[in-house]
Formats: sequence, C-alpha cells, structure tokens
Amino acid sequence: MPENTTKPRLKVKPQTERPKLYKVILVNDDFTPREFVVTVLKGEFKLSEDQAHRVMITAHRHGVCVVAVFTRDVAETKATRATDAGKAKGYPLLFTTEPEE
Ligand code: TYC
Repeated sequence: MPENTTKPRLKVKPQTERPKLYKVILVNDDFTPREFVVTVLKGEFKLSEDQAHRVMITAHRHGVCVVAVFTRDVAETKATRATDAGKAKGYPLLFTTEPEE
C-alpha cells in the first residue's frame, strides 16, 4: 500500500476570483471652491454635472463622500490624480482610498 498518495480535493476553488474593490473617498475642506471640486469630479471620475454636484455637496455637509468604486490600481491612480489637480492650484483638496468590506 503506497503511503504518499493524495486524496482528490472535494471542494474546487473557483478559477476566477473577483478582485477586491476600493472606494475613492472625497474629503471636505474649508478652502477648495465648490465649482473646482465639481470640475475635478467630472474630469477624473466622468460624473455628470448633477452627480458631481451631489457628491461635492454630500462631502461638504457630512465631511466625506464615496465617489466611486474601482480595482485597487485604478482607485489609487484616480485619487492621486484628482488630489494633484487641487495641489496644482494650491488647494488642499483630498481624495483617499479604502478597501470595501
Ligand atoms: N467646503 C468647500 C467650500 O465651502 C467646498 C468643498 C466641498 C471642498 C467638498 C472640498 O470635498 C470637498 N468652499
């Protein structure tokens, strides 16, 4: 009787794991003009004027607002580009990322 035999696995791991998703979060501040926030949201995240205004006003009132959800690389790249757009104008505009539960 051979000793080093392996039992077949009963549970098979799914071949296509879905990638973990990351939220891009807009953080409020007292200095960045509202219209500039809307422009960045439209340009970087392809939101409509109406969507961008809602996201901006939600962050303005509540402190933060989830902009959208992406794979990690895309979320980090977009958050950095959007933050840098504010920096280039001397604004403290901030976008962060965090993993979805
Ligand atoms: N609070 C800013 C103002 O009153 C506008 C603003 C909104 C800034 C949302 C950042 O994430 C932000 N000018």
